[in-house]
Amino acid sequence: MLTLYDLPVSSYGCKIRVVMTHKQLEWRTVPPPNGYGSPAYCKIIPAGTIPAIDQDGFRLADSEAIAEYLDEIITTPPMLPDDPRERARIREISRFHDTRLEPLLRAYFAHVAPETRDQAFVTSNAIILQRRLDQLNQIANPAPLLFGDQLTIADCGFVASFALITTLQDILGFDLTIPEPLRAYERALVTHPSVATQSANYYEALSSWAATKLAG
Ligand SMILES: N[C@@H](CCC(=O)N[C@@H](CS)C(=O)NCC(=O)O)C(=O)O
Repeated sequence: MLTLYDLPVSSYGCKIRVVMTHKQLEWRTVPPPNGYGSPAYCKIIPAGTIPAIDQDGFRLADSEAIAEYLDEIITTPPMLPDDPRERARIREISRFHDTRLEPLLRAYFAHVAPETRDQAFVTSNAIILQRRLDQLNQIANPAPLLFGDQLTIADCGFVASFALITTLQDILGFDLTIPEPLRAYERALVTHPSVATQSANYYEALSSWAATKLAG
């Protein structure tokens, strides 16, 4: 059976859980021994990051590499189309998500606990986040998912990111206007049969994580 090194609160882990659910894969979840980045975990996965998989001794880190690998070995339902330009567009959005948008959300983690919160950072980071969402709104044309009605690799990272935006905005109260086409996309995404349960579970994991931070 496929092993997934993961924690419920991992946003990139959530991306892979959605891919695996869509591919109807069975897997067992193993938390990284002594936490991610630990010497014990780095012995198994040298990069020290979650998610990572182990398939009969084949170990692989990085959510995009994992998503594309799973799509290549389990070909139905396909999560990347045949057309090279469409595939490239999907990868463009996926990388925009991973390198331009998600790091801004992650940057808020250190500011959830009131004692380590820097209000000036909270406000200035939201301005950049707004710019990224506006850029995404220019790049993407959801109908209703990013690439029509088939779930693709590009959609999977946004499941956790929409939950992070909602949860962090509730706690930190920053100004952010999600453009309406992206709002409609979020609604279509979280109700997709391969996404709904994973999205709900991720909201729950985030809420418990945030409650611990807020309690101090
Ligand atoms: N590019 C990696 C990033 C994964 C990542 O940063 N995961 C976080 C947890 S959600 C992590 O393992 N951080 C540990 C570290 O950076 O050492 C991916 O897509 O899998």
